[in-house]
Amino acid sequence: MTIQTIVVPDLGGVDTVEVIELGLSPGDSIEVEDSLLVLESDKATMDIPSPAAGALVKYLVAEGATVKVGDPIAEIEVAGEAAAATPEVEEVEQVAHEPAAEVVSASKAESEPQATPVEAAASSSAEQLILVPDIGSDDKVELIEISIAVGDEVAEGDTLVVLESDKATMDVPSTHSGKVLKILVAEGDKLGTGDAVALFEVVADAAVVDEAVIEKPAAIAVPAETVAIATAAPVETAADAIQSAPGQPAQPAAIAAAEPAATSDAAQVYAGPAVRLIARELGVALTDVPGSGPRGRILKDDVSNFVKQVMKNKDAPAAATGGSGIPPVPAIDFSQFGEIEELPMSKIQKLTAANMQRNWLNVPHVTQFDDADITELEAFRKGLKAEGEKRGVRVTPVAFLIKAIGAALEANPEFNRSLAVDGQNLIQKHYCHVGMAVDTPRGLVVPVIRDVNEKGIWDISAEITLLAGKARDGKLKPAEMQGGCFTLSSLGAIGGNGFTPIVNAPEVGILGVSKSQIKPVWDGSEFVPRLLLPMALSYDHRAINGGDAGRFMTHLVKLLSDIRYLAL
Ligand code: CAO
Repeated sequence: MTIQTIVVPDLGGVDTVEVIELGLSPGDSIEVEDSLLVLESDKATMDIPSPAAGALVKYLVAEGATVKVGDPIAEIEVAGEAAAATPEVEEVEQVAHEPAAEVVSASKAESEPQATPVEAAASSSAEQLILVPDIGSDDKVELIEISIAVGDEVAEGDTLVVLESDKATMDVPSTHSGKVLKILVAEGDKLGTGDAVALFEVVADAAVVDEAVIEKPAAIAVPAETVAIATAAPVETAADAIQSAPGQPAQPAAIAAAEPAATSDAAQVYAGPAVRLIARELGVALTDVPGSGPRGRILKDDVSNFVKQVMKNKDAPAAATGGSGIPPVPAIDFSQFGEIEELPMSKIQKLTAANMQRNWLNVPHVTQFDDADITELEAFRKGLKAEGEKRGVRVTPVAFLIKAIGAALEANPEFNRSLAVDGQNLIQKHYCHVGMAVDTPRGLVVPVIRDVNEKGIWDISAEITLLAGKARDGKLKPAEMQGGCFTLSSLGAIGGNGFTPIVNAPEVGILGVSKSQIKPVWDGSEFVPRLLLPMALSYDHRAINGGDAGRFMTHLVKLLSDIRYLAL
């Protein structure tokens, strides 16, 4: 049996290509010319054929990695006869036994004695393949972080990479000291004991093969000859020889190229091979996808959510969409600054977050402010207290606000519209349902009070109490939260003197109400104390003009300042 390392062949002038498909699994048998893997340049996709029949030992690259001519990409095991019959393999063997040769891979007959230490000859330095030491398990574990870079001087024991299993993360220490020439793995790869991690340049003395490391994993398929490589003479690599057509000169050595396995933007994104594959199949640029996994890792769900969002925006009319191409907020590991705790969001919180972002990005907001003088309204409301107790109804300012909003919607029908999904029409509603934001322990919900123009203050007050109670108990039915024409968000009981609410699209307006306060108001001859209610009206400027908004707000202020108008 002979192990051959397959390298990237001459790409006809293309410098780098991306590994886009690793179609085989270790142990899969292959025939001559069978496709081992698929590479893709800017212009073309190319299958890399197997030079001989045999079986795949392992890939040396991950999907998504960027490679160049001469880079090792796979190892195959070739039957003795087939190997002998392949001229390239013969050449490999010659090179492998030439002490001064720079060798990427070498063949090794099964009958030969087991790996004996190979000294670096005629050189002060040698190349050393660095393998994963015994990690105490036969399982392959995901590589989540590469801790070295090409060119780094690494001491024995320094962390090379970090692996993460279901239960723990583990630092993989270097078995040798030396300079990193090449990194042979990418984040997201699955690694096990004996897998090759990097190629180091080590001082000659240290280049004696550590048998314990090399011989331990039988599946590793890196023969001893491969491991200690003299670099004195610039001669062809065995791998180059494998890839060169018989009779043609071999390609120049590529082994010393000081470049990580993955250098494209996409390859630098933190995502595993499966995610990269899905992204490639869906045509998603991973650089555009915010990662929600640990350390910003992109998960399959992130890719599918990204696609859903793009499709949603694509299907919506130009007039009702927007917000694409927004750079993601960087993922930060806050634990580096102090103790943290991750709290799962409730379903309502997640929905609210998605809706708020959608509305904030899609709706061109304008917010208009005014104060309503509710001195008389409050006097009247307080006067209802005794009767309210008899009726079992508590009347708060919110009931008057909802009644006044209904009347203002009737007088200003522009606010009782929605943009049609075609972006070409407006839908005028001839009903008047008002939503009321309710603050609950599970998050924000908006039950809707229907036909407010047909109801009096007692009925509206009773409904506020009923719906707010249901909202806080989590007992609202979906139908009770649908059909709103306009929303009221009252923070009056909590405090603050103003805020800018976000339109609850596809509604086109929302009123934010803050805490009323007694303030001095000039009545023409003197300052008088009046109870003023601060209000902020946010509206969708695609459907509403500033003039419409001014009229709506002025009308609302008039109704609240003199509630007799509500009776008209
Ligand atoms: N200024 C001063 N006092 C006010 C007020 C205002 N604007 N609005 C209400 N109050 C008073 C009420 O009069 C009541 O006091 P009294 O019992 O002495 O009359 C007290 O504050 C408590 O009112 P309430 O909160 O129980 O009832 P409500 O009808 O005012 O509000 C509801 C109902 C559902 C709107 C409210 O409970 C709520 O959840 N508000 C939060 C809405 C919210 O979160 N908005 C933000 C959305 S965007 O993030």
